[in-house]
Amino acid sequence: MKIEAITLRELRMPLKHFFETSFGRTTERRVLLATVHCEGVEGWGECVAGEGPFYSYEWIETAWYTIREFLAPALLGKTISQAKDAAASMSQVRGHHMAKAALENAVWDAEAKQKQVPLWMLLGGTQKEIACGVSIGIQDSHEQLLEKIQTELAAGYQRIKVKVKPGWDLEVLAKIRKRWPDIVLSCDANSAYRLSDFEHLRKFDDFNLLMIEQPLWDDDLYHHSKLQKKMKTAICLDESICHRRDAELAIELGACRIMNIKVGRLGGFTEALAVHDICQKHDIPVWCGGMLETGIGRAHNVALSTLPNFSLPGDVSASKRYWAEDIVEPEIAVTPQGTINVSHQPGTSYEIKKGLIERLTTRSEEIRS
Ligand code: OSB
Ligand code: MG
Repeated sequence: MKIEAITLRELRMPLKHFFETSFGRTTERRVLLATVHCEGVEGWGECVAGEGPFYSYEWIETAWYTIREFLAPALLGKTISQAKDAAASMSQVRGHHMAKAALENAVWDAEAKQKQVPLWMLLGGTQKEIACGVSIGIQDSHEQLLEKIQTELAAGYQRIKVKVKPGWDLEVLAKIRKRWPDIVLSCDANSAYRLSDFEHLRKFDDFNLLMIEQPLWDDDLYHHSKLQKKMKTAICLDESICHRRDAELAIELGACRIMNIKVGRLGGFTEALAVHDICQKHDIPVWCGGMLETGIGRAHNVALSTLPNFSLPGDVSASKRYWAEDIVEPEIAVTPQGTINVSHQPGTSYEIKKGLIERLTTRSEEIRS
């Protein structure tokens, strides 16, 4: 596959409902899409970088410029036999994983289409049905949160994750547990606590949580390992795991018992597969995280979630939870049992709605060598 051109597009898409984490509230997504043009085949990838450098240092503008100035030139004009070679071609650039993942995953998408195989099979997936959970942000009131949980449980989701931060944590969890003593429940702090909050954090052990996700600093496996040794609840790392060496070190240190795999954070499917395999070897269950993706990134998350060690429900939920109209057809839909069934169609099996994308595009750029 020769990579002849790359198109970047920015789309503005309002969220149906704001999404709030310990680092801030998002009401509208600025979505960066990358299309690779390879001898008549088009592959699409979504860059999951946010509107600002809060979840990670990357944001849409750093991703756009890094792709334009460095990553696209590393790929353009190259003939690539397998998508994972795209990762090697871009490895000279340090970091900028979300920018890299947008391109690498677009090449995987193109390879699946060119070979006429489902993307999930190309990735090595084995599960034909994946388990889905939801991530529910911080709300304006406890009542609003309980209502949202009620809606998602009624829709069949297998696991509820709520965002927590100091001031929106123990009381909230106590109310949820009082109403639903037995649901599979977890929480995500997005680095809102410090090891010195230990006396507070140990109280999370009272709520029979499946896990507490990323309680401490993003760059600090050491303190997570100290915390995990003192807590009954499993720690799951998200922000802290940026490549396979982080995964190895986290396991070695006992910094977590579960890992969240996000293909954008890890820099593409190649690295995500490597982290998956390391965790599998060490009996660390993984699940697929989400970044408020449109259907393009969401479809890639579905494909990734079919790998065998994705044994816990992921943050892979229906398009309609986020978007009035998604940019793929059909939209990503979840069964009443809280699952998504993958198809045997080539590629992702979700068609790109080009007309809608055109209408939502606020800027675009075609890059050629
Ligand atoms: O930490 O998992 C996270 C969204 C944006 C940034 C970080 C996170 C999230 C989510 C949303 O939890 C998951 C989803 O896309 O449904
Ligand atoms: Mg998280």
